[in-house]
Amino acid sequence: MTLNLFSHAKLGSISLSNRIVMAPLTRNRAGEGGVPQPINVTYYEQRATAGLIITEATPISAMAHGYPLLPGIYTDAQVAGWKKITEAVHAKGGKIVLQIWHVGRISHPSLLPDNALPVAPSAIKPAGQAFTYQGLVDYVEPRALAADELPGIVADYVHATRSALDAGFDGVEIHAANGYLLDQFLRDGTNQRTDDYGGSFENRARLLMQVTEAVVAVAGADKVGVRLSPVNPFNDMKDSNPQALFNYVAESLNRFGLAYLHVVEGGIHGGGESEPFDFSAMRKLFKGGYIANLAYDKARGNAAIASGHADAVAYGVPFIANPDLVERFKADAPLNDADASTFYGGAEKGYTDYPFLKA
Ligand code: 8OZ
Repeated sequence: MTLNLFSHAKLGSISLSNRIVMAPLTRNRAGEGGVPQPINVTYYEQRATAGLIITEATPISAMAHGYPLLPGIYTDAQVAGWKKITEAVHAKGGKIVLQIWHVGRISHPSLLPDNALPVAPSAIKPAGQAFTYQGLVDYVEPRALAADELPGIVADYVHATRSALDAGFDGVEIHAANGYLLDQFLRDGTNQRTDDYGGSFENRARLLMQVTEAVVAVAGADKVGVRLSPVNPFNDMKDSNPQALFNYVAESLNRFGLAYLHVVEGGIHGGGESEPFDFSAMRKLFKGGYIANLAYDKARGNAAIASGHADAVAYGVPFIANPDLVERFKADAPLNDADASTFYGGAEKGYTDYPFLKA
């Protein structure tokens, strides 16, 4: 039998009733103190028929924040807020993993404790502007992390993972994509370190491997995924040899026996043209589940699964506008259009008010 988007799947220990995954989506609608609110419960609960929900990127510490109104996963109140979300999704038969995140240099002192400078592998200021409570303001030059600070960051990932398990998540996804801290270490446009964390592929991948090892030790490898975006230029990212680097990263992750690798197969968020990259070659090097993401529709999703390229396909914008995307795909029903003006921030409008198919 040919597999398709509606086939059951297992990613590590996580059983999916279909292969239509809700991609991680930043929506900037958490409450005071980064605590998930009832409106966030409604939003995720509405989308619980996805085979798997990957939550919006979630800061692992106060220093990991880079945008307004993000939900965190490091205080008791945040854990209690997330617990209501996992319970609601599970009650509807869904599965949900938490995407754990440190933004690195993509932040601003006004978003950080005591107006701290954002931290990064190297003191290289990103082009562009930070999205702050005061509006868009130029990025600042970040502070290069000292090597002896990195165990503290790994410890923050561990604490976040424990908190996620306490909150009832089915697993965690390590956000190593889209120009945030772990990606900043991977790519040489942002990592110019001369210590054990810069230079060779092994050195640039060291922090990701240390974080993954520590997270796996807490959660079990069968509950851990990693997201990469080898050629996404968003957040002023580049690398001199992405194919060789990310082939190395995919192979190196094999040692953990992860639940899945999740790959953004191109450029997102209008960061510019992405360079050519052979995702199929990289995928073949990884010996585990693979979630493909980026501008897939139903036909291309089915084809990616039937060919064996992907085990599941993550849909972002379609899930914003179609809480019942699975049912719509099943019925070949038309999709609601997404309103980009309500993606980031606001309340119900463009969040929990997209219509379901009529029964
Ligand atoms: C868009 C706006 C803010 C954050 C990512 C977490 O690209 C994000 C993000 C996207 O991974």
